[in-house]
Amino acid sequence: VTDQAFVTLATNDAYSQGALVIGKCLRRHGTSRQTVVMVTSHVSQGTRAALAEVFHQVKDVEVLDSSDWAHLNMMGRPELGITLTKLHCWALTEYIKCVFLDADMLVLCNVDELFDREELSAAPDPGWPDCFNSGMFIFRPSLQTHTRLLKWAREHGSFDGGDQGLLNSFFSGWSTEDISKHLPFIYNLSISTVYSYLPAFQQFGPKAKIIHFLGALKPWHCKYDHQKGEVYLGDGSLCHLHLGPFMKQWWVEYCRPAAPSFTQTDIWQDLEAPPQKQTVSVEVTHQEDSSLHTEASPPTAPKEMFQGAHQADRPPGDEGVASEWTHPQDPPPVEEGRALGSGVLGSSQSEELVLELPASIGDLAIHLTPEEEDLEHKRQWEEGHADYLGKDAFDNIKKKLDKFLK
Ligand code: UPG
Repeated sequence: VTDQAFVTLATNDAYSQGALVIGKCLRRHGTSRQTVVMVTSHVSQGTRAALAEVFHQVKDVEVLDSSDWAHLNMMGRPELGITLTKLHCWALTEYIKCVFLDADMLVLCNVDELFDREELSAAPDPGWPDCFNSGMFIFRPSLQTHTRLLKWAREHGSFDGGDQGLLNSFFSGWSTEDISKHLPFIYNLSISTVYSYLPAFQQFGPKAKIIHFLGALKPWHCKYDHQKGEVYLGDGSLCHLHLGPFMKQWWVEYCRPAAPSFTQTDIWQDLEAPPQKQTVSVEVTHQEDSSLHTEASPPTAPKEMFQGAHQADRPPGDEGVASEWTHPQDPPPVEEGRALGSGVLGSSQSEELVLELPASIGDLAIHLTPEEEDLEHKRQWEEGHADYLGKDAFDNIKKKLDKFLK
């Protein structure tokens, strides 16, 4: 399909790392759509070359910045004025319909069904569910809409200083007019949900299709020890309990060799052919936080097994070898190539690695140690999510009070 595309945005080399992961994941999961990354002049030549290996189109756009510090500071994210650059996606009129994805997302399976939806479809924002989260939305490129959006930006600004506030005021009917434009949360699952509503995450998390690293901490701010399979925060501490597996999965995708270039006609056929070596020999210069990347990733291509079925889709009793995020509809893995490592893309070394298969996401969430369970319970209680039919039943609370009052 050449007139429909997935679109993402990177205005610097740091966010470009996220964009690379999006492009690689879309490709690995066999999308039949085009892939476009919009970049601005701050993205270095080396990074552009790396992006061009993964995306069908690397499209230059002008920076658009709200410079609305007052509103942006209310969110504690003064850097997000530049997200207005996203509005240029409406100018991609060589496509009829597109799906926009923020660069800080992790695509877990083929999500081409999103193209069945209409403009403007999106998932609710976890912070204010009557607003949609602008990290992922379906839209129809149109110069008329593009002009109207820019005019709206000039005349009304954005209530949060970024694109999300602006788009929510512009498409203000989203919350009430047409339920088919409300996408399931599993298409834009913010990891903050893991903390704010753990039971729902345990229930629905295994069906997640797109993860969103919403907030200031992005995977590329972390360090990845591929031998231990662990992700560390900038200060050297281990990524906490629930965040770790998501960050790790992002790093696994980042280090995974890109799938061979696919023809638009038949990716399946391409992947059945003998694996093709991808060579990306470009240096990525990290303009912003290069210090955070130095030890982060392996200099070689990890060789991984993808025999797993997504837990939710496995027949009962079939335990299989569950690769945490692999979906059954995914095409077979591509086994050879070069890893896109942090700092340097395409090292010349080669070494065979078999990464441990992580447990299913459901298992990760459920298998807490008793101490972790207690902590989690305390946190839930403090947030007002009492388990009135279980641990927090009246009898149990009374027993605790009696013990305390003795
Ligand atoms: N982006 C850049 N360069 C930057 C900052 C952002 O290219 O310096 C792009 C990139 O694609 C990124 C997106 O803009 O993913 C959004 O920025 P991000 O830092 O990921 O924002 P979030 O933490 O996800 O915060 C929310 C929404 C997001 C919206 C933003 C501002 O999820 O969709 O763009 O708020 O309204």
